[in-house]
Amino acid sequence: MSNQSFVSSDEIRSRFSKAMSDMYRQEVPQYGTLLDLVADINKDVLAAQPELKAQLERSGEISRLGVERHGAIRLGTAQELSNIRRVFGVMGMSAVGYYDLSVAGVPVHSTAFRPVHETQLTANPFRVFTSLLRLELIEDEALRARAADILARREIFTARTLALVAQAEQDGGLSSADADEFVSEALNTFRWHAQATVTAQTYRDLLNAHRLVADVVCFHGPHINHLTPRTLSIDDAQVEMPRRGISAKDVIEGPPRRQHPILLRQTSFKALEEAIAFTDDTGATSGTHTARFGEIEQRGVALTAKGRALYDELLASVRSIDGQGSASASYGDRLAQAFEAFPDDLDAMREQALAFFKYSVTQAGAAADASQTDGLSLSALVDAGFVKADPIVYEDFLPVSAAGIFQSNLGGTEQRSYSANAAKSRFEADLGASVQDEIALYAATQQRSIDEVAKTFASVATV
Ligand code: OOG
Ligand code: NI
Repeated sequence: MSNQSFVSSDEIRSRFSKAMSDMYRQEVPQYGTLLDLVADINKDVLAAQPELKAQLERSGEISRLGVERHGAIRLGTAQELSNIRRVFGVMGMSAVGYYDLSVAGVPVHSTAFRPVHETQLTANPFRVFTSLLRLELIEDEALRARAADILARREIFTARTLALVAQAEQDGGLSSADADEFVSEALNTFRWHAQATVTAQTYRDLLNAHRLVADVVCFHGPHINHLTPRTLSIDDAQVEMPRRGISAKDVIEGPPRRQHPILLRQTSFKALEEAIAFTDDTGATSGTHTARFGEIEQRGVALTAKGRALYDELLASVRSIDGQGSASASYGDRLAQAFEAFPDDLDAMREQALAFFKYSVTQAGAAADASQTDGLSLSALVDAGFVKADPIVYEDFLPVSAAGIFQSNLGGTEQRSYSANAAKSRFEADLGASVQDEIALYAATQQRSIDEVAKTFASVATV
């Protein structure tokens, strides 16, 4: 079969993301409300901030904004994780980053499947935060064995999904018709199942070990638990949610409000309490389960290792004060105060190498004659207006924020703690691949833009 007959992995990802969004909108009507709300806010922000609009146009982000989503799933076994890697691989998504959530009392570790190259990201940045249950963190040995046994008996992929994955891997792609079939088959893995696979008693036992264990183990598959649109103003979204009948969580996770957003800020509404049936149901023992919720995010500039270290240090200084993290009453004020130490100015962030930027030659730069630009460094060219530096958007997640999202959405109020122990190499062995380093990906994107500028201004290549 020749390559000409294949659709691109970008196209498959776009079709899948849309199908997932349509399914979740049907399943969780509040998600539709969030989409409408975000679309309205984004329209207003773009109208009110022409400078931001121009920047999003230069970076190509304007075209992806309306379809931009991330979702999350929680898997039970190594085999499920390695197969999901293959499924997402067909859509041009790779595992990026390692997140240890055990530090936050959630017995999982995670990665984000996402496209990695800027051209793929512009086409459609669809990402899925994917967690793997760490049964070894559950103390009760008998319960652990029971959970492992239940998980070993389920198959979360349809046979046709796996056959199409194998075909795509072998042939190097899928035809348009096969891609459509792949999308509709793969979607089944992410569906909600109101019918649990266990008895009411087993559900309760697992719930008592940790609510997340029950969520992962008791169902046919890893239902998508939220799908998140991207807003240009999370503060406006936070105010607008209750106006549209949605109760938002109390605080926005992540950095404080700034003139120039960094990393990621998120808010969510609490998980729905949904009716489920157990295998021993007679009608009288029907239960409920809380797993699925809604979330909105605002994305800012990606930070360098240096910028990220400063972010982590400032955030930790605020969260550790009373041990309550973002639940504390004065949290917002203290956060804003601590972050005064993080420059809120794009030039300063660039000059201090705190953030990543995409460089491009301006009209003035293209028109300039050599005598004006000869020997100028990259930053001198930026200062002179011959080169533009636009922030590179952060495409990943934040473990502390993710933990806050997990906590507020599992239902229940109990806090657990596990002796913190990251197990990245174990995760990679289960995944069947290594996870990519997100900082290296941003650095590569920045460098490609500098290489492009160097075609016009050779002097930047030596920086
Ligand atoms: C994942 C929570 C993490 C985010 O946006 O940080 C996440 C989960 O609850 O399974 O989606
Ligand atoms: Ni999320």
